[in-house]
Amino acid sequence: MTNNAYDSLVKEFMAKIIARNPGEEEFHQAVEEVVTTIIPFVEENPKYKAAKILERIAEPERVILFRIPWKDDKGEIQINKGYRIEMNSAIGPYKGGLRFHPTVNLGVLKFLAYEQVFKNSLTTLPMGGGKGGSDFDPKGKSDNEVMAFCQSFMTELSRHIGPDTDIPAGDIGVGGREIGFLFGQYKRIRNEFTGVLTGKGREWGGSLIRPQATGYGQVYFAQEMLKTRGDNMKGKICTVSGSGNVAQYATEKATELGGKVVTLSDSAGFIYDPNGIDVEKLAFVMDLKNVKRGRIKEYADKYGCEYYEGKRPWGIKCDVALPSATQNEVDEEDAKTLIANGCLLVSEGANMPSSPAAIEVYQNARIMYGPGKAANAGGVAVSGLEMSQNSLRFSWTREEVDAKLQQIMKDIHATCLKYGPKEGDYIDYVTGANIGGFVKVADAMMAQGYV
Ligand code: NDP
Ligand code: 2IT
Repeated sequence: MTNNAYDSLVKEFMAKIIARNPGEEEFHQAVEEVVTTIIPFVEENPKYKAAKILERIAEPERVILFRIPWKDDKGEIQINKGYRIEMNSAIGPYKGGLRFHPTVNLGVLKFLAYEQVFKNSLTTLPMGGGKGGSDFDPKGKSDNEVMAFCQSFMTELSRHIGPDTDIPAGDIGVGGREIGFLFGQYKRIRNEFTGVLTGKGREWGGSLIRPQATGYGQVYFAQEMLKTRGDNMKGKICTVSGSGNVAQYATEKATELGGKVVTLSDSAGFIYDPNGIDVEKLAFVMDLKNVKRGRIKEYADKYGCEYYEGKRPWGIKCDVALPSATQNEVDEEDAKTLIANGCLLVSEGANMPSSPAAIEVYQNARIMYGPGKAANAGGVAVSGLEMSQNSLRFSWTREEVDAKLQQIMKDIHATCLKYGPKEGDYIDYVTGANIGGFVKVADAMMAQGYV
């Protein structure tokens, strides 16, 4: 089949997706990226075509929408929207995070749930895909308000989830504090202490290294990519976006491996510290973001470096870019700037941070590009290890979990190499991750009949 013939199959497929899921742009974007790379594979393996796996995989098994009423500190009743997308359970119970952010809507959560299916399959662990959350904005809310909201959210969600059914975790706006409030309410309603959520505190069923896992894994994946060209992280100038969970631990690991991280951001702007964000400065960021819940601008005030209001960090010259904030945060122009400045590698901690046009720019320039569903899979992988430890009623040491995480990131990289087309020393990790994630889920769906 010619490339043109594949293009028209993709167009036909996408026209149906758009008609069935109107207005869900992020979901369309995520599906298009996957089907563009998988349709040629499916044409070569017609059993998947006959079983309509690509069509079925893009339709959630179940979508739960609910009302979340709660009372703020002034005694006023607030109402938010709650969601859980149970996307695919072919290879294990639904697994994926909860996002609390005002931009959350059905299309955003469906894109995240869809990506999660492929990502979870890549981890080598038995986890299906799901995602959920709310348009609740934790910013500026008191701990008491966050607790009231989480309790109301879980009061409804608790009837749909369980340690063998659906196991949520954190994402944007949901960290250790929120997981604690959610877990407490689940336990109270169901009267059972189980591993129904991951990202729990260490003393109550959490896994060591889970907070670090996404950012560490993202950098381990970068290291694996560099290794294919006989290179490593030493001396690499890194730009990181975001300053939340993923960004913090990407910064920590990149620094530990000899890189120099020079930027961090939040939704208001970014800081540029040409001297590098060392261990002490990172401790300041962690306290600022996780305890004081302040703005990244305060870093520039404290350390006397530049702060760029309303800007993203991609204009700063770097060797390695680590997008770790949100979807579509690197557009075509940003990607061109990165390339013009000599960037040689992008490893995505965020989900779908690069726009389709940006990805094309990376690939045309032949730089190493690790897409989120491969590069950020370390987070959910260690969530899977947390589930295993909960089932065993046992905890592994930090070293044991970190060794397993490193091995999983190596295995994901190897899967990308297995399925990713290569031209000389150029590896297409997008195709590799998509096909690598697809095969296991597709085979499981075939074996289980059209359910
Ligand atoms: P956090 O809530 O801890 O941090 C999010 C960071 O991104 C904050 O600095 C936030 O700034 C910034 N941000 C969020 N939305 C926007 C926006 N619209 N524009 C600019 N900046 C924004 O979340 P995480 O670190 O957990 O998640 C970051 C990314 O990583 C997300 O894409 C998430 O889906 C992905 N991810 C997370 C995993 C995890 O284990 N936590 C696992 C795999 C992927 P501000 O505070 O101003 O909003
Ligand atoms: O996008 C993701 O992989 C996550 N937010 C983590 C999901 C999880 O279940 O740990």
